[in-house]
Amino acid sequence: MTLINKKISNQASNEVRHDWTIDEVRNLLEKPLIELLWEAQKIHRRSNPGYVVQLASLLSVKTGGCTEDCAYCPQSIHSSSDLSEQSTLEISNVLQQAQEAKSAGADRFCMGWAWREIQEGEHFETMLEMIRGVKSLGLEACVTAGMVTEKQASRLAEAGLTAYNHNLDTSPEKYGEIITTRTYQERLETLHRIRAAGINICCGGIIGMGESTTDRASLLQVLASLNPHPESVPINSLVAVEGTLLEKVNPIDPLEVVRMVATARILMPRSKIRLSAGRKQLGREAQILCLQAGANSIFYGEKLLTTGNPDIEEDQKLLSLAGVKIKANFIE
Ligand code: SAM
Ligand code: DTB
Ligand code: SF4
Repeated sequence: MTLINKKISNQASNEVRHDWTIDEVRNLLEKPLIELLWEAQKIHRRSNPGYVVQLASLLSVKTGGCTEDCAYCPQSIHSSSDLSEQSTLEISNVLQQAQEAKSAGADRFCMGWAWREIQEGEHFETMLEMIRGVKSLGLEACVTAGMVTEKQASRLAEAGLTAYNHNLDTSPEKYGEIITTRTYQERLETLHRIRAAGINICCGGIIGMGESTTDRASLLQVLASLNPHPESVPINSLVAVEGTLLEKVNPIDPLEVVRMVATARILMPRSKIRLSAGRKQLGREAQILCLQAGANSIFYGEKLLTTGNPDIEEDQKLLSLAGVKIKANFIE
C-alpha cells in the first residue's frame, strides 16, 4: 500500500487529519476521476449516512458599494458592473424573506453585507436583531459581512449566530492577483476571532478564476489545516459577471467542480461541503456526481446574493431524482 493509499484508508475510518501536504492534495485532485469518486464516496457514505442535504437560502441585506477590490465581485466599487450601492433592507423585510425560505424548505438562512468590515452602530444593532429574528424562526443563521473584531464576534455569538461566512477564495500564492485591498493573513485572523467566540466557521473558495491545480490544492490544504476544520466549506465556481475584472475568464469544465468537491470531502470528512455559486452552469449530471461524492448542502432559492441560482422547482426535482434526503427544518 502506498503512503497516500494508507492515509486514505485511515480517512475511511473517519480519522480527521490537519496535516495534509499540498502534494498529497494535488495527487487527490489529479487522480483518475473514477478512483477519486470512489475514495470520496466511501467517506461521504460513512460520515453522512442517508445522503442528507441541507438547503441554505441567501439574502443580500446590503448590496453594492464595497470598497474592496475582489476581482470577481460585482459589488466592488472597483468593478464597472451595474451595481451601485443600494439601500439596506429593513428587519421586517429580511424576516419575511427568512420565513418564506423556511416555508420553501430551507434549514439555514444566510445574510450578506457588502462591507470590508462590520460597521459599528445602528447597522450592527440591526444585524444582531436580524440574527435573533432568524433564529427565533428555528432556522440556522449565517452572516457574511467582512472582517470582524473580537468584540463584534462575541456580540454575534451572544445574538445566537450559528455561523460566519468568510472565504479564503483562493490559494495564498494566487490571492494577490485577485484581491489587493486586504491580506490572506487578515482573513485568517477574522476566522480565528470567529472561532474563539464559539461561532461555526463557513469558509471556502472559488474555482474558475484562472488558477492552477496547485492553487486549488493549496487552498484546500489551508482549509484542511484549520483545527477544527470549518464546519462548512462552500465550493463556488466563478459566476463571471459583466463589468468585473474576471468577466472574460473561460468557464471551467463541470468535472473540475466534481473533483474539488470530492477532494474537499476526503480532506474534511465531517464538514458540510456546500455546492455553492455557479450551479446554473453545472448541469444535472455534474451536480448529481457532486452529491454522490461529497456535497451535502446547496444554496437554495432563485437568487444567490446578486446573481441567479436554479429555481426551487428545478432543485426539488434534481434532489428527488438523485434520491437524497432533505434536512428537515423542525420548528413550526
Ligand atoms: N464582503 C463579505 C466578504 O467578502 O466576506 C461578504 C460578501 S462576499 C460577496 C461572499 C463571498 O461570495 C466571497 O468571498 C466570494 O467567495 C463569493 N463570491 C462573490 N462574487 C462571486 C462570484 N462572482 N462568483 C463566485 N463567488 C462569488
Ligand atoms: C459563498 O461562499 N457563496 C455565497 C455565500 N458564500 C455568501 C455567495 C455567492 C455569491 C455569488 C455572486 C453573487 O450572487 O453576487
Ligand atoms: Fe466586498 Fe465581499 Fe465583494 Fe469583496 S467579495 S468586493 S469584500 S462584497
